[in-house]
Amino acid sequence: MSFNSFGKLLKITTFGESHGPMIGCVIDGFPAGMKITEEEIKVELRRRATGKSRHTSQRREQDDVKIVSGVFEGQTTGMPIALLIENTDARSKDYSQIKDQFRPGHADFTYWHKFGIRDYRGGGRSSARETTMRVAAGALAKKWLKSHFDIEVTAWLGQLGDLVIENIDLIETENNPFFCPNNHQIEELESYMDSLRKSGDSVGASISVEAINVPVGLGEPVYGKLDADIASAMMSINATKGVEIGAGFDSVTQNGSVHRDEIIDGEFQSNHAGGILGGISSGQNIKANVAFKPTSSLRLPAASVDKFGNNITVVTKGRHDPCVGIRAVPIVESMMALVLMDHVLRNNALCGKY
Ligand code: EPS
Repeated sequence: MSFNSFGKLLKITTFGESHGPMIGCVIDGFPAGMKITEEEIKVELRRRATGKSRHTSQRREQDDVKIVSGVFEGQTTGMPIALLIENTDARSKDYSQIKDQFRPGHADFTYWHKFGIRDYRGGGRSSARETTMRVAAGALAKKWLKSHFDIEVTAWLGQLGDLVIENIDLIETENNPFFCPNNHQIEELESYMDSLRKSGDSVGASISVEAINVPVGLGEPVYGKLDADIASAMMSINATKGVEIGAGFDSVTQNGSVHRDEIIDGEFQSNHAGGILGGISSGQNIKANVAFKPTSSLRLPAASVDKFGNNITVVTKGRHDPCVGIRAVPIVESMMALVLMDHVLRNNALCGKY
């Protein structure tokens, strides 16, 4: 039983816990001949890192990634690529109080009941720390997709709590700590997050993602559909509660005459399908939204039980994200890139098409 890997021809395996000595991943099936440096991976890791603004966790990890195999003279060799990152700023004493307790809304409860043992330090394996390696692997996939097919994957904050981001201008996404593509809404986000932090509460978010220049033909009906694999990859990210492809849940109230994307002179007139028809990419942009729940680690007291079955009141200490969705932007991009790259390799294997 091995469920710490994903992908078929491009297989990513991650390992490590939030407060263990290190985290890492193995990327198997990555084609030979692509130039890559540790610095290029670090550029992506810095986008996801904690401690960049007052609106995210204040844990300060260097994320000093080391390539320990699969790259020779600066190029991928076709061998497994192994990446390692040391954990350098874990404060396990913050967690001693909840060692026998379950935070409501947290994986604490289910890990304990399933395995009978849980690394309670920083959430162990269930921590968002694990997503670091997804982003590290995603950095390689993004570069490969761009250099071979000009495919680019971009994600952004679509909504934070009630605040819907409007008039999307993707140029702005990297210019603020929220990955918000509208600079006129930053002030509102700042004050919302400041008062949320003061109140000790957390909030959810929706992250939008788009992949451009995706060729027609990615996706294997019927159990390897592209949309199914994207949804599965996104749902595996910590705190994800929903994934929409294209019009998503709006499809429920749309009429077929509206939802269908008419084609005139070979051009789609709309993209309610999100770039996927019958589980296969249509050549339109791939579009998805991913919903993140509010983080459950709060300093506000909550009713719960401990592992002995006693009723308790839980208070969580530590350096938690009041909105984990903000840092999810590069993670969503990475998961999309990894799924697309796997599917490009699969399309080549099944149909001989690159
Ligand atoms: C996390 C809690 C915090 C975050 C961590 C995810 O860790 P700690 O309690 O040890 O300070 O900082 O995120 C990361 C370290 C990271 O790199 O993303 C959690 O409970 O998931």
